[in-house]
Amino acid sequence: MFTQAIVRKPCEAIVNGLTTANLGVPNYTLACEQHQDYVTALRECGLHVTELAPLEDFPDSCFVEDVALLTKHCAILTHPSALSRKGEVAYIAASLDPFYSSTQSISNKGNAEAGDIMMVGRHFYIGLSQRTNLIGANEIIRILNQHGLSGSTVKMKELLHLKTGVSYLENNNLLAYGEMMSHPDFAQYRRIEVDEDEQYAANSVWINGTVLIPTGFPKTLRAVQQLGYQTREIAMSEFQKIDGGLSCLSLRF
Ligand code: CIR
Repeated sequence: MFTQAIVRKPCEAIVNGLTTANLGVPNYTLACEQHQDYVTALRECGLHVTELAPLEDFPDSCFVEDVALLTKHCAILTHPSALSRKGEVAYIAASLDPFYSSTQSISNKGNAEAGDIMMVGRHFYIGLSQRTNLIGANEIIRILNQHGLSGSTVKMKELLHLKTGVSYLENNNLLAYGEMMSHPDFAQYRRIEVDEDEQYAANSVWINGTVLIPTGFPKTLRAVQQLGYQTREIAMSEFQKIDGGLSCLSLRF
């Protein structure tokens, strides 16, 4: 069960967020409304939510998931490879004092963004993407091992982050899109396929029995409901415009 979440409000500079999506420029006001509903949904799932102030110098800083890996046992600061995002780490580090007595970091040689890291119990799958390299992944695995946790790397070709295409919904259920559907590393899970026209919904989030899912993907919604989960839709259009998925907007621990 999760008890805490950390989010960061979108900044006006969100209009300059990194993107490959070709869906237009985010509307700041609508992004704030969608973000507020996201926070409401986290609270509905029983989480205490810490809302950090916007950071105008960092257009993508609302995607807090990428800059730290928080577990029940340790807090690891990552090292984003995207130049415009490197400075976000110091700010998230400063927000962790109330929750962790210490944090650990990876070296400057290692790149990692935690959107590439998926937790399954005490094991952490780490996607080797354009944002996370082998040095970074291995450093994270070494730190996890110090705390009795395990990790493994996942080869990937097509997606921005690992969790862009795969979400663990607990109970052995894995929502998967594209290359993740047939990936040998996930063969032991019951995979629920996300169709190409709904690929954005492959990034959904299980929180304490409820699955948060982006609004507008009816086939995926139905498939998740048929597994017996309670669901909560959240409009994400403005974040989708800058490649941000639902999980990226929070750190949950
Ligand atoms: C970026 O390219 O870094 C942001 N525009 C989107 C980050 C999304 N984060 C994630 O998938 N974990």
